[in-house]
Amino acid sequence: MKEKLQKIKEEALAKIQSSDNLDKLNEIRVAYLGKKGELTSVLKGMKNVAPEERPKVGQMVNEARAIIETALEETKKALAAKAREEQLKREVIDVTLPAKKNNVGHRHPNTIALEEVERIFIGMGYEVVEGPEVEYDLYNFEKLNIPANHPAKDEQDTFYINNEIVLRTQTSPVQVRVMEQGKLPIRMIAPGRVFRSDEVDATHSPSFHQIEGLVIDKNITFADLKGTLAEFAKELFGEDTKVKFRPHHFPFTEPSAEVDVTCFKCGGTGCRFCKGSGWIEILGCGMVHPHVLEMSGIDPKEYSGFAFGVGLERIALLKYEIDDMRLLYENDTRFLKQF
Ligand code: 2U9
Repeated sequence: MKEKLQKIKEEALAKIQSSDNLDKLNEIRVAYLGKKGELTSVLKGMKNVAPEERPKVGQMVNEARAIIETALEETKKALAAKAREEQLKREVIDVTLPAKKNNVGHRHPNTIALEEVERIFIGMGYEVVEGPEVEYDLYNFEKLNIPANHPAKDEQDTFYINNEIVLRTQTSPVQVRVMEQGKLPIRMIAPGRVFRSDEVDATHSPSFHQIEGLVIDKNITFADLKGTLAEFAKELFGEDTKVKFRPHHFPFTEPSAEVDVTCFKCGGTGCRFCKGSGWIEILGCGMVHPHVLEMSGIDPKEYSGFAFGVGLERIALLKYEIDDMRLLYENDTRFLKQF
């Protein structure tokens, strides 16, 4: 019996010593100390041992068990330490390596121009209102006095979703929606993306941005419109900027005008930038057509108003002297990081 125990012990210790992972170690524990393990079977065979020998054999079994357990425990610790050391070696951090460059983004030139325009109008007490890009034909055209046979409704200019729904060609429907809410006076700008079925070139894109403005109150006159836009031009292009109103036609305003500003490069004397004229066209405007007011439930005898519209890309191109609109959409960081 003594020899048998000695053999079991030596065998177990040899296996423990040669095991190189925790799973194997556990298998050894089960094989020797488990319920059906070798040591346990020795205890079970005790009935064949002479009664006076039993305490001694029992003690020997216990000693063997203690030795195997200690060996298991120590090997387990050693294996864990080895694994940890290997992990640390694998995950070593070289603090002398140069740090990865953190590329911080910044605002797109369109966004810079938009926020500048918003700042100017918020400063004059305007609200910024947004609306849907997919619009009813009714709001995009009819309620703005653009009748069914108007050339702007041509499929060549407008993206139609179906007979009644379009991609808005202007942000004016946002103002119509505000007028219909019936809360007066109104002093708002409506910036946003608009869509026209245009070929891409240096000055056109099927998707661009507008900022439109609307003021409706009692006794609003063309003088208010002129003063507002003169102030806007000065804030945007510089204190010396002058404005010029040229008569024009829009279906939703009457009278209507296009507005030029003195060239901020030459101050109005004429240069390459303004093609020698001294003036640069920046926006369209007019007094809101009485029919447009009426269609949205505002009495034109009591209220009047003015409206204007500017192309955001046009402002960005002018302000940053960019000569091709496509650069604004290509997302080439070599271009974008200049602003
Ligand atoms: C309502 C009534 C009138 C908005 C206006 C313009 C003149 C205009 C163009 C500028 C360059 C469009 O982006 S662009 O091609 N817009 O010239 N827009 S008046 O008039 C309105 C709007 C809403 C209810």
